[in-house]
Amino acid sequence: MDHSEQRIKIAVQKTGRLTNHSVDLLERCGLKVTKSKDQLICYGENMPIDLLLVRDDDIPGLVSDDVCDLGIVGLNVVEEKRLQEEQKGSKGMFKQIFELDFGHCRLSIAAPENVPYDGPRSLENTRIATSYVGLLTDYLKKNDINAEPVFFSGAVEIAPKLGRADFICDLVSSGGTLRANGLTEVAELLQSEAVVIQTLAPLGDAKQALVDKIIQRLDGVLKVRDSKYIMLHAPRAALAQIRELLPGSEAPTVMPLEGSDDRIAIHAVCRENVFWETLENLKAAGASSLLVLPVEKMLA
Ligand code: PRT
Ligand code: ZN
Repeated sequence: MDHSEQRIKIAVQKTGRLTNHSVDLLERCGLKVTKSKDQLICYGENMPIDLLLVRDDDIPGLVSDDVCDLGIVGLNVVEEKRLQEEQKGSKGMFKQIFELDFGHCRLSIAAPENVPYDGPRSLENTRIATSYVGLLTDYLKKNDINAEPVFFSGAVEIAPKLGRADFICDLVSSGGTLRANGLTEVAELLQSEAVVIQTLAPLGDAKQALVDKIIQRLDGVLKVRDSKYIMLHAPRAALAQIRELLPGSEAPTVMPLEGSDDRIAIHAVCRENVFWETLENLKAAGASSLLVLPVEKMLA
């Protein structure tokens, strides 16, 4: 029996904006890896999971072709691949299963500052430079606009200056690149973040159980990121008011305080950050001995 068949392969971006976040997240899920000499694979030491380090654009294809079982990639790349396949009349063989809350950006149309824009109709009979022809074509079709996508593989923002396009359609995060090139965002096509995709090929029970375990751990890692454990003492009469003040908490643990009939200890996990203002409000409600601790791991 070939044991490599029993290992999960996850496609991860080799070098780029998603690389560190992706590897860091998997390490937080308990995976320890060693890089191969050619730096193309990270072998899992303590779990039967290997990471294939590739260009982000290749990730949906590798998962679709069942070379990898899972992939971590931007939704923008996933949706572009899906639409390209759809526009060719075929179907991507992968499904999106989990959002990872990093790599946030949006795909937007931007106009040079001197070009008037008055809604999607202003795009009629124009040329729009983009690397996202699939997503742009879909947007134009849905808005019943006749415009020409002009494919640029990079540096899309200089296309209007070169006289190659009237508008551009590209990813934006801070907006700094658009500003630096005298462009203004006029329409948003897609909100994106990194997601996990899974092959549609059947995994078998053992592999599927491992995938489920990884997803559960990823969920735990994401949940604890902003979670805090809060401990405080308070008058028993203030319990209802204090529960109201605890941000994003479920049922707290309430314990009697030794030697005191009317004061209690309250412990709670808060699913949001606990700010100084909250502590000050809790203190004003009668709380004392307030402690806020980070949460290391959580399994719901
Ligand atoms: O080599 P490879 O093909 O793997 O890498 P790549 O160059 O295609 O991708 P990379 O590393 O730049 O981005 C990987 C993923 O990060 C993208 O597919 C998105 O899902 C996500 N992401 C998040 C971004 C941005 N933010 C982003 N700002 N990808 C690109 N940009 C670029 C954008 O194209 C523009 O040139 O950054 C510029 C705009 O940024 P602001 O901050 O000036 O608005
Ligand atoms: Zn890429």
